[in-house]
Amino acid sequence: MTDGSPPSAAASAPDLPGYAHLYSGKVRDLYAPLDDAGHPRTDRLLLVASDRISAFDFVLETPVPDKGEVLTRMSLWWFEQLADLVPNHVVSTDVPDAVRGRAVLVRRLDMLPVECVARAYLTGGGLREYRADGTVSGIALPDGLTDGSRLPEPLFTPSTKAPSGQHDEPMSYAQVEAAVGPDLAARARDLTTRILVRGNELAAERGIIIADTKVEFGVVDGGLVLADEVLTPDSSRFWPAEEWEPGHPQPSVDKEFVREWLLSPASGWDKASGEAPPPLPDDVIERTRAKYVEAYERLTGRSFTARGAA
Ligand code: Q0N
Repeated sequence: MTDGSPPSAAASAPDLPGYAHLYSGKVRDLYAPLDDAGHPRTDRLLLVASDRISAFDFVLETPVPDKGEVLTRMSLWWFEQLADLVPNHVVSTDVPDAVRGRAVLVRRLDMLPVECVARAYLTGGGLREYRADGTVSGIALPDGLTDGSRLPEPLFTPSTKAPSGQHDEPMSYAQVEAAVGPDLAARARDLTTRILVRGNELAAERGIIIADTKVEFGVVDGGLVLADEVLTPDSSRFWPAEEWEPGHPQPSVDKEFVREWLLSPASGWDKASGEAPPPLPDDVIERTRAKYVEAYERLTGRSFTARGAA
C-alpha cells in the first residue's frame, strides 16, 4: 500500500492460481505469471485494476463496481489511439477469469525512474509552484494565471517516484537529464506532452478536458515504451468541458459526487481529523460508477458491458 490504509477485504488483491502476487498499489495489483517450474517469470507482469477508489489520499472502504474494468478498457483504447506515437507494453488481454476485463498481461520493462507528467491546464501542485514563484518545473509562465487556466502550451513537469506512502516531489528537467541521460529525457518530454495533446484533441470532441496526466515509460533496446495505464481518470484530471471556468477548482468528471458527499455534513467526516473517511452510501457509489461508464462511452464511442467476473 502506498498510504498505509489497506483496502477492504472485499477489494484486496485476489489469489490467482498460476500467478505470484508482487505488489499492491492504492488501486492496482501486480502479479508475476509462474512458469512451468512454478517460478515467477521475469519478462511479464499481470497488471490488475481493482474497483478500489481513492479520495483525499485515502483508499475508500467501498469499491465502485466495474471501475477497474472501465479504466482498463479505456487505457487499452488509448494505447490504440496512441500506437502511431509510441509502442506500449501490452502483450495480451487473455487473463484468468477472476480478473477478466480488468487485467492486462504486459512486458516487464526497465522503467524510467521518473513520473512523466504533462500539464495543459494549471491546477494542483503546478498551481502551487506558480503561486510561489511564477514558474512550473522551472518554466516561467505569464502573470495572471489562476486555478484552471489553460497554459500557453503543454508543459512537461516531471516528478520523482516517491517511495510508498510519500508524495512525489517535483523534478527539474536537468534532474531528469542527470537521471536518464539527455537523449531519453528529451524523448520522454516530447512523448509525454504529445500524449496529452493527442488526448485532448480526441477528448475535446467528446466534452472532456484532460487537464494533466502522468505516464510511465520503460526502455527496450534504447527506445521508450509506454507502460502502466494511460489517460484514465486515475492517472489524469478529467474535467467536464461544459463547466470549465478558470478561477476556482474544477469539478472532476469521475469523483465529483464522492468528494462532494465526503465534504458534506451528511458524511459526518472531518477532512482535517486525519481519520479515514466513512464508507460511501449506495447512491453515491452508483452515481460514481455511472460517471466512469459515461466517460468511457463518450470518449470511445463504444458501449460498456461488463465482461468481467465481478
Ligand atoms: C511497473 N509500476 C508503477 C501497478 C502499477 N511494464 C512494466 N514493467 C516493469 N514494471 C512496471 C511495468 C508497468 N506498468 C510500473 N510498477 C511496476 C505503477 N504501478 C503502480 C501500482 O499499480
